This record gives sequence, C-alpha cells and structure tokens, in this order.
Amino acid sequence: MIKILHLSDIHLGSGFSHGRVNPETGLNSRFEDFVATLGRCMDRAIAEPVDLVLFGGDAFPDATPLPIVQEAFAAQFRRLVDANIPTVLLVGNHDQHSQGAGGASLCIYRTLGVPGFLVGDRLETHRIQTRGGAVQVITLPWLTRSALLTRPETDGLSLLEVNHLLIDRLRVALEGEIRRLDPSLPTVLLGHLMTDTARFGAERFLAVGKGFTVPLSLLTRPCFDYVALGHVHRHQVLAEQPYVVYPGSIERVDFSEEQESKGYILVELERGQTQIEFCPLPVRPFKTLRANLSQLEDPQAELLKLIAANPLDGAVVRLVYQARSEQLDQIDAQALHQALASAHTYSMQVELMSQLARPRLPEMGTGQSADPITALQTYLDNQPHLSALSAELMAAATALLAHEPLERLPESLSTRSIQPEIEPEPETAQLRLL
Ligand SMILES: [Mn+2]
Repeated sequence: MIKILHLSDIHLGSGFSHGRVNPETGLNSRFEDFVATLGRCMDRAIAEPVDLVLFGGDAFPDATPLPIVQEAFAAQFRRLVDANIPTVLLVGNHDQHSQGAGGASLCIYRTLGVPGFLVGDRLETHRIQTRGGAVQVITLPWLTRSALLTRPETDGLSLLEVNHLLIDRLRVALEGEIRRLDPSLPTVLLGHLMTDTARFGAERFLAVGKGFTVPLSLLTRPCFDYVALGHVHRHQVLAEQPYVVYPGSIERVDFSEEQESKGYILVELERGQTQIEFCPLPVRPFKTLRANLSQLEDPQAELLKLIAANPLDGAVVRLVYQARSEQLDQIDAQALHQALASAHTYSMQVELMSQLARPRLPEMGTGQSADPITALQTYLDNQPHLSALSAELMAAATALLAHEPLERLPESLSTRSIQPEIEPEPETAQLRLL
C-alpha cells in the first residue's frame, strides 16, 4: 500500500483584497493564512509520513508570482525534500506562461534538480520509487489547443469541432501512455482539467473559453487506481471505480467559496482497493450578510440586528443591503463600523432600489443560450423603437452569417438615425477595507 497526500489549487498570493496588513510582519494577512494552511498540509504529510505528495496544479495566481510568494511556497515544499517524500508538481492553467511553451512557474524545481521533485508540464508517465513501493504517475497538465493541434488543423472548424478534435487527440495520446504502463504497479492519473460532470465553483469564471472539457469516461479506466484532479475549487468525488477526486482549493479564494469545506485527500493506494479520506482544513470563514431594507421604518436597527445575530469573529465579512436612496440618511456608517469590528475584514455594498436596472432581456437570463439569429430577434422584440427596421436587420444578419456579401447597406439603416434607449446603470456605493 502506498500512502499519498493529494492537494490542489493553492493559489498562493491571491485574495489579498480580503486581508489586511499584519503590523507585526508587514505582510497581508490572507497571504499568511494561505501559507499557514499550506503548512498544515505539509505537517500532515510529514507526520504520517506519506510515501508521496501529489499537487494538482495552480500554485499561484499566475506564472510570475512575487519573489516573496515564490519563497513561501518553496519553503513549505522544501520540508518534503528534507523528509525524503517524493513530490509531483502538476502545472495548472494559472501556472502556465501565456506565450509559447515552457516557462511555467513550477519548472524552476526541475531546473534546479530538487531531489525527489517532478514537474508535470506535459503528458508523461513517471515511475516513482517510494518507501511504500513503486508507483506510476501519469501527469496531464492543463492542455491548451496549441499543445495538441496545429493551426492548419483547426482552420475553418467551429469551436465544437475543435473541442471534439482535441478530445480525440487526448484520447489517442493517453492511450499511448496507458499501453506502456506496467500492469503490476499501482497507477495514478494526475490531471489539471475540467470534467463534463464537475459542479463548478469560481473556476468556471476564471477559465471560461480558455480550455476544453474532458469526458469523465476518459478518466474512469480500470488501469487507474486513483485519478487525482485539480482545477475545480469545490471538493468533489466524481467516481468511485476508480476514485476520481477534486480535493478543491486549500483556502477560500473568494466569496464564491463561502459555503465550501476546504481540505486535502489522504489516499491509500492499492491495486483495485484504493481508500480515500477527505481531511478538512480549519480555514478562515467567509460570511455574507444580506438585508433588504427598502420597506423598513428603521433600516439602521435592522442592520445592527443582522450583524449581532451572526458570529463574525475573525471572518471575512461582506454586508450587502438594498435600500431606497432616501433611506441612506438613516444609516449611521460609524455605528456599522463599530458593530463589524470583530470581523477580520469587512466590506459594505449598498444596492439602491430605485436605480436597480430591470433585466434587459428576461428571455435571455442565465441558463439560456441561443443562436445569434434568435438572440438578435429577441433583442429586436424588446426594442420597440427598432421595430420598423426589424425585418431589414434580420435579413442583413442572416446574410452576414451565411457569408453572403452585402451588396449595399439597406437604405433605411444608412439614412435614419437610431436613438438607443439609455438605461441608467445601477448605482452601487461601495466601502471596502483592505
Ligand atoms: Mn485551474
């Protein structure tokens, strides 16, 4: 049996806006939180001790972290070198350099020849000798289109067709690695990727459009004894035969992770009978307090009651309230600051009711998708002042999408002036303590 600690999505150096300067160290408190939490993962790896540490990618917010951030990361992982624990560092999308190949923030560990450290920046199989025996680890870093396809291959293809082609290429490349595996050894696939069945956290917004989605069926192969994933910040177990697991991020990167438990995975790897355990980390709570004050006589009392009803000690807090503009005089900001003082940091957001914009196109709300023609038709249906032009606009759009050259601009479009309806943007007053 081989004991593994699997952690992912450290994002060291992010979330500074939720911290404050520690006067004793001069450092941002959220940076100190992240370092302490990473330290707890290392403590556990060494105390067990585990035979292998797998890092699932996204060490930093980008490929060029500040030296102090690099140093803190290195100082923690260095402890594994001292404890003779082999470690695989996988390259995530945030670790890649945006231009060309190489240059990922983690490649320095290979360049320096750190004993026992492997960097996974390509699809490759590593055979690693551990105290618990030999293990094979296939590294599958975040793949971009250029890693698998050349420009002429994708010319003229739709995004969907490109994604199908990418998956086909990945399937072939992965098959090549699988055929060279030693079937007598336990095997781990370590991948930084989005699967088609993952429940998204913040990464949905961070990574949109930059990568592609890998079908779970590509990962649930009987040749794997554990599939260690990174990328999605919310911990989840996607399959059990074999286990396919996102440990999630080790710290809350932002408020989208307010409700998520944070932790790492302890794995007991054995051919056909792998066991896993999610180990929660005691991370700083995030707390959103919401109130709609617009119908209330005494908005200040309501806010103070809301704050008092919630334990905020040491939490990163945001107070979001809706109010009418004439109510703002009734709100005593100084008293709110005092009431929120036990929070680690806090911010306040006011949403002014009278100015709240109506949904521009209710038919096109979240979760809806439409082809361009349907979207344009919906837009025109909602713009009465354009109704006279609607037919011509639709015809012109249809021609454009069919790549038919427009002989000339429809006369009405070139001569008439169109007055767009101007909607006020929602007015949001923001107070944020850094
Ligand atoms: Mn990622």
